[in-house]
Amino acid sequence: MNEYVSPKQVARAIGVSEASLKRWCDKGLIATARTAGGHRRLTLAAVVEFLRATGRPLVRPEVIGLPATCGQSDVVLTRAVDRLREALEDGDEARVRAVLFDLYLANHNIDAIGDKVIAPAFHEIGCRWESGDCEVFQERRACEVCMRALYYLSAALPPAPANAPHAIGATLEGDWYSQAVTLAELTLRQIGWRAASLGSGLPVVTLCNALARTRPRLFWLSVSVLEDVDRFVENYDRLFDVAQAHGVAMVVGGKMLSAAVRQRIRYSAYCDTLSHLVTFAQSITSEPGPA
Ligand code: B12
Repeated sequence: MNEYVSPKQVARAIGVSEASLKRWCDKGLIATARTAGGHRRLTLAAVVEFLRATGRPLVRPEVIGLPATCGQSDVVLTRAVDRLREALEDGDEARVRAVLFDLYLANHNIDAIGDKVIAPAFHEIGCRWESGDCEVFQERRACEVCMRALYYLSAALPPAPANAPHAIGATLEGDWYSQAVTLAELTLRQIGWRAASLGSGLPVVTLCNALARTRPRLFWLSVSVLEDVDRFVENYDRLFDVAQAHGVAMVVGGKMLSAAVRQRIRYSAYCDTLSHLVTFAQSITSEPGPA
């Protein structure tokens, strides 16, 4: 995906004249920069923001590097689950990108896309694997394809403002689940945080060092594997102590954090969903209102 696009390309993608497009730029409807020579330069993220805000359909999305079928399909969250699940099982990356991008362009936020489309589609894949209707290779390939599509989508997110709060997150050693930890990063970035996933399967020692060195405002931990609860609690305690010492809010989530496990650990917030993460993150950054 190109980071920058020209007004001419955007005009062709939307199906309007270049003159109209330039007028919108000059009115400030699309955030526009100028080259040293005075030419208008648009970031793809700014164009995507404009499309989300105005609901304008794309006639030729491929001209600005978006999936060719984008803007021509169903954008209802519930119906997108089946489309995504089928595209994931087929390993069809172009279709996966198109489903996710369509939803994003239709003004659905990353948390809703994650909670209401990606997680249910993978849940269904898990059930079909259990019943023998989906091969292990299809499940693994689905994860790879989905991760690539998420990185692709992340290029269209608005850049973090200069004073954005910082967040990092990960999964612990032995836990190789990658979708939720990545979706948490994109969710926070969409609401204006400077968020970076450190990835999956990290030793607790290095996570403690990351906390001490980067001093984020928030740390998120996703837990999808818990083979030894006592060891997890011990490792997690070390992480929490460091977080507390640096004033970092600790947010935990993931299907292995049962009520029994949660009773044994400390945290700032437990989230069932990405939308809970949005609510919590906004609550710690919003100014108190007038009394
Ligand atoms: C993909 C997958 C894998 C992949 C993951 C690869 C990767 N790169 O991510 C791998 C190969 C690791 C894997 C392995 C196994 N898996 Co598996 N796996 C799945 C599957 C199909 C999808 C999981 C997923 O990515 N979902 C998408 C994400 C986005 O959804 P999510 O994790 O639910 O997260 C959502 C919320 O929980 C929340 N959330 C999660 N974490 C956090 C954190 C924060 C901070 C916040 C705010 C929110 C949040 O937000 C997300 C969006 O709503 C599930 C099926 C299912 N029902 O989930 C089975 C599933 C979890 N696996 C299962 C099993 C049995 C296994 C294996 C034991 C299989 C085996 N015999 O080898 C191994 C165990 C591996 C191990 N010990 O590490 C079972 C678990 C059964 C159980 N109750 O224990 C499931 C349910 C499949 C099934 N139907 O049987 N698996």
